Amino acid sequence: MICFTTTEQALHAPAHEFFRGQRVPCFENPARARFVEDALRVHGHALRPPTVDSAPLLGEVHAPRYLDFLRTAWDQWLALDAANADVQPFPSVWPVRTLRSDVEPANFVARLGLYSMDNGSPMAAGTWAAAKAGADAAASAAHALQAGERAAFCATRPPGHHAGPDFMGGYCFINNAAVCAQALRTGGAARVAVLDVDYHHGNGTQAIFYERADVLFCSIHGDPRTEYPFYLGHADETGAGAGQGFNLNLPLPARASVAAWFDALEQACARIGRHGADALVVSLGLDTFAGDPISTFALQAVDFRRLGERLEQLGLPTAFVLEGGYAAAELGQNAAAVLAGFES
Ligand code: SP5
Ligand code: ZN
Repeated sequence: MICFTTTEQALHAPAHEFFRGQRVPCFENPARARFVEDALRVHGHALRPPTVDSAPLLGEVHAPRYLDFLRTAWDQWLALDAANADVQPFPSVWPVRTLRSDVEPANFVARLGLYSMDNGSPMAAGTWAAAKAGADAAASAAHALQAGERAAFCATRPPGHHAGPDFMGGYCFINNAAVCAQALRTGGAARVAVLDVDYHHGNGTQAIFYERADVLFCSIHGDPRTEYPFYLGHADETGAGAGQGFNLNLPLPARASVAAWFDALEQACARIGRHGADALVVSLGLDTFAGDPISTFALQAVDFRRLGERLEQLGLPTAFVLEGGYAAAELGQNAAAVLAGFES
């Protein structure tokens, strides 16, 4: 399978995130991509850099002022104090209910809060370069499908599915799956389906397409009553306006069985079949793995292979975009298992 990788991913290397008031090492780190790249090579997949500039697409899925902030955030941070080069910025204040988000504050940390959903998305000097290269890969995958490839895989980081129209969150900055879906639409696909199998609900992707009927969003994830991102991902979120009926959430209780997970996958596949999609984008989070350190589902490598086999049966040109998955050493074999199932 065509696999896109980026050297820029390594430039996004913040040191710490917060967990229960403590700084802990980042779960989402460059080693993840290295393990995936190594496994892809071992399995004989060709790795290549992105071929398409996603710049014209970014404004189709994200707000211009958010993109401007993201592109310049590190320089703004350094402008506050040159010593900030060794410090991670974190938001400390957010425009929740009754507060205004239409006026962009002059204060940097206030802007960081405006454009964040959590304090769990640390930035570093190379965050924009890494995220932009990942988006380029997503656009390149769409281009490859349009050139006649059956499938492509973006083995990139940071992930994207928590990033909404104008905010970062959950280790995500640019919504790569949304960029890919939009690129497919722009390139001529009338209908696109996005299937999100990350452990966490893809709140950003849902939000971006919530009022659109041309891009169906289906997600299987831990119930937001107990699992991140907590504030979206319930079953009663079915779309709005023209997009009514084009959003399908399949939340499962924490510690749900593998059998329950594949039952949900069948429901998602049935809905995707009815959509009459011309192409499929898979938000491939591998944090459903039994050994994942921050999640509670129980999939094993053999189950990831079965996932790939089932997705192939949909018969659609398919772009896989890497999302979460924090058992880094096993991430490569699990990603390779999905591709092996798809190509078997
Ligand atoms: C892309 C993606 O998978 N983002 C996930 C973001 C999750 N952020 C919250 C992390 C909370 C870590 N909880 C650790 C629990 C250890 N028992
Ligand atoms: Zn996740």
